[in-house]
Amino acid sequence: MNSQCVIIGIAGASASGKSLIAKTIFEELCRDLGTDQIGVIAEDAYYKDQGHLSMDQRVLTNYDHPKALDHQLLCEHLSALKNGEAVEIPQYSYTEHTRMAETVTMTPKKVIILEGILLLTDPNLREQMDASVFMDTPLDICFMRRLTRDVAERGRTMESVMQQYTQTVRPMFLQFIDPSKQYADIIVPRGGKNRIATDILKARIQHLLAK
Ligand code: UZR
Ligand code: MG
Repeated sequence: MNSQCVIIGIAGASASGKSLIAKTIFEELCRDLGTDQIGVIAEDAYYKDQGHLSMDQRVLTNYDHPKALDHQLLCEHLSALKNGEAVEIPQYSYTEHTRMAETVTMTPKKVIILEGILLLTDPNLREQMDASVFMDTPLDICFMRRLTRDVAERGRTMESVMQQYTQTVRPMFLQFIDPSKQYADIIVPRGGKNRIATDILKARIQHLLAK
């Protein structure tokens, strides 16, 4: 069975508003389609399992490099969902820097919104998407948001966020994320609260569903 499944990919810098725009589209489409017809998958859930490494080793991982992510598993999950099969989505702990034991079941959906920094760097993932988006939020705004968020929600100190930012986040953005903008169908300026961009994406999803 090849059930209808529209996949929208949203990429962009860390703290550029990917999760926010994904959540807004999710909540607003749920009202029209019903809550079990649309799902959000975060690329972050597919960081590789590091259970075999010590905490000292885990903090040395470059989490902003494509090889830190299990894109193959994500690709397999998207194919399975398109084939009408449920999948077990891994759960990632930012404080433990590894996968948690439990998974969350996702049943097939009419619409899947994928969001993550490195999604558009992978040709196999791009192939799975019906439309792709790049959040083109200025980097200084992303950095301010990241600093506040990671201290409040991801168990970091201000010093560790700043160090990680200069060592990996910024250089990997310039090397991998920013060049992947060329693959986006839509480039969204300013951030996740861009109302017109949100409406355009919703309209495109509705259009794809009506085909
Ligand atoms: P978003 N990240 C961590 O800091 N630790 C981890 O164990 C796993 C990921 C960060 C990652 C990236 N990088 O910038 C960010 N670093 O999570 C992506 N350094 O998440 O797109 O939600 O900001
Ligand atoms: Mg996010």
